[in-house]
Amino acid sequence: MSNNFEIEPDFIAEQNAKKADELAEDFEYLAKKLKRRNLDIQNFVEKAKSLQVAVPSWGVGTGGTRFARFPNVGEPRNIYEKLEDCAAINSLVRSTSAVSLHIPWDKPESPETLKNFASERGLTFDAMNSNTFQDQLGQEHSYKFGSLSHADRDTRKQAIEHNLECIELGQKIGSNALTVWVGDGSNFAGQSNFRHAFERYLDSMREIYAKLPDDWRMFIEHKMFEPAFYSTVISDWGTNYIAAKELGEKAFCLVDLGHHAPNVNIEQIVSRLIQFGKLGGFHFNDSKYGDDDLDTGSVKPFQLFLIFNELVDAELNGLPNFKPAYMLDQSHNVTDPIESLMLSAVEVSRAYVQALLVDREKLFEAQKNGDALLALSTLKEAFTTDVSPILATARQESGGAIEPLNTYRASSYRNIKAKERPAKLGVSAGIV
Ligand code: AFD
Ligand code: MN
Ligand code: MN
Repeated sequence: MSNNFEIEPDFIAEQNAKKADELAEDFEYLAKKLKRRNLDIQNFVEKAKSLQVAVPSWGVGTGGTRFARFPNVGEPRNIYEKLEDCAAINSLVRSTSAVSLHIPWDKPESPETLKNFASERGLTFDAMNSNTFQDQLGQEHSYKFGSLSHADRDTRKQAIEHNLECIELGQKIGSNALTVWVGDGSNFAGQSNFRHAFERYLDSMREIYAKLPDDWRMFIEHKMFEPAFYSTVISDWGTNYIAAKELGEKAFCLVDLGHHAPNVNIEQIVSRLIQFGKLGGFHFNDSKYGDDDLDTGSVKPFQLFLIFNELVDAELNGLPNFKPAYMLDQSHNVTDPIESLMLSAVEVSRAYVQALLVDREKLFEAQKNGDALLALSTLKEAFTTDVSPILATARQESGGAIEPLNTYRASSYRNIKAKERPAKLGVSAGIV
């Protein structure tokens, strides 16, 4: 396994050398522009270097819809190959050093071997994701009618135990958070008693929470619909907030951008959760219609910027309990997942740096004076600034690629992996 192909630092440096002069020119121009506002560009480079966004293990496999999945060549066939791909992503963008596992999809035979394999490649483990939305082979009770909120006590118990197993495994590999997303809900009016289902969910979550280690956090993910199409137990941020509040101070709400109705003001939801100390983190992606898990920043980059505008506002105000965990959660149906994840990580950094550029004093004055257009144009001034030279310099100074996409393609990584990893039938899909 150790002889497998990796993108070497020398190769990245060689590719960077071809673009270094051009980058220096663009950087100098932007530095001058920022200087006019008394801003030191290097501060923004340092900020860009400090931002990390975790990659989901399931994101490196090709996703699909209920109609079909069109797998790529050289797809990772197990968790070790998934980690190789995550390492390739991080070697080029340098902002994705943590990987979020999904259990049982990624359950290792030896947690220790897995931990070592990751750390040899500069990777650590982010939040553990439990899976009680699918039946596993040989499982005693079915999740067809729910898991943590199921009407049957034994089924709930099985789902609770699975979450506890995720915590135990996570402790062995250095994770410190559990993300719980359940598909529980109903497809017909009358099928489920809303109040009883939520009560049962809360009782189950209390049992899991009771076993959460002191230095762990629990992230609860809400989702408007799917797989249940009539009602969902944890359907929205309000329900999520109630659950997190009921459970205690280690429980937080996780905002997956795709899990809201189209046009919902997600940045305001983010602000509310920040205000009451319950924002746990994000699953970044983008969407056009529903939870379609498109690439981050590919449809609504301004929304992503506005979300980061709230996050930067909180960061600058030093609000309590504010340390959100960032992760990508998207489905790559028609692209090379490595390329999508790299560019999405860059989009997260871009929105962060753009939000840092907002002239907050000017914005505050405009808000005070009821000057709506000046407020908007203050935001737009930051949003329309091309911060690419800052991002590229941050990557370059961290040993990554000035141009991640071109460098990745020039490395022939995918074709080499196609030879190393002959296709295996029945490999689990990405997000479906
Ligand atoms: C779901 C949720 C959740 C889950 C993932 C995998 O976003 O994060 O772990 O997709 O199927 O829609
Ligand atoms: Mn998600
Ligand atoms: Mn989703």
